[in-house]
Amino acid sequence: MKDKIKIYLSEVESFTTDTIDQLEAFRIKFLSKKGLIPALFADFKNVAPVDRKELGQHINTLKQAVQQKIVSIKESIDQKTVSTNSSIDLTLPGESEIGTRHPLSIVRNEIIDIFSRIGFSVSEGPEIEDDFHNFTALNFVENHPARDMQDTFFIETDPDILLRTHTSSVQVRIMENTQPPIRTISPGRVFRNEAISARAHCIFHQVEGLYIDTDVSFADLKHTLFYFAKELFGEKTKTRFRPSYFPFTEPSAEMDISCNICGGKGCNICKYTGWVEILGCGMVDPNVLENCNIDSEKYTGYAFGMGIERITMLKYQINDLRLYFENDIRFLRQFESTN
Ligand code: 2NM
Repeated sequence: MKDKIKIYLSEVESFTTDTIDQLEAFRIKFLSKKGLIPALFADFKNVAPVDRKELGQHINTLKQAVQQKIVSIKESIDQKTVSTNSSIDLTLPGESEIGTRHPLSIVRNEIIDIFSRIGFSVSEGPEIEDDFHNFTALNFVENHPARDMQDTFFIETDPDILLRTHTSSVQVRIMENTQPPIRTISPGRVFRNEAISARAHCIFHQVEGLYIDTDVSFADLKHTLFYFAKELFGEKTKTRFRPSYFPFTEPSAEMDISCNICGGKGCNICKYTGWVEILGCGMVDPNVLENCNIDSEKYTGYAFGMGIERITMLKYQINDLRLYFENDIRFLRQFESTN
């Protein structure tokens, strides 16, 4: 047994490795339950009492040698790992998993581009608004249904503070602080208390536009929106206006484009009419101008508003609004863009 221990000891002393796996094999060989050292202790029962003290010391020496070896090799392996890490070349290009822009962002950017080219600036404002900027200044009467709890999200119980239901509130702020000419669009997130479905969501995105100057006419509005529709949906796109109603414009209209799916022949997207609605518009009501300290005798203006979700659905033939919010990578990957 003494010889055995001697052989083991020299094996331990000469052992060396630079891998964690081999070190673990070494540990198992000596120290695990079925390893060599527990086996020596088991044999210890058969040793004559006179030899026990000496042999016991030898086994303990061997055990300590194994343990020290493990600690020192582990330290040197750890050090090597650290020094390899610190020599990483940080100037090398990273592994690139490039994301794609969200379809709503692509279309929003395209709309901004189209209006920027004809002199519109971009303006932004708060998502949490007060009643004045969201409703009162925009000529909503006291009991207008949009002011109802059922349509608008109010903050806590204060009926004066709410989540904006359109980005016209941004334009009220612009009108309050700027004298005409004003030529601006306001893209942004808006909130309405609606049940979520394939066609509706309580959070969505709008771009609203506003142009105020002397002698702005409905003809200016039509011309601008013709240009916009052709830029966004292609040169062949036809447009038509239908009379409509909004509290903040008079007269008001909705604009349709010839269905970009079937080219106007009729399909299930346009419900076989050949036309799809893309926005609402009108001449800014003189009451709105006055509410925002703009002289309605001197100035006139037009305004329009569109939902980005709806326009993106038409442009990319997306049939369910919920796809925008689910972030399914298979959906998002289809929209590669540099915009
Ligand atoms: C629409 C339709 C018609 C609109 C009005 C204004 C403002 F602030 F000037 F009064 N901004 N946007 C407007 C007009 C919005 O969305 C369907």
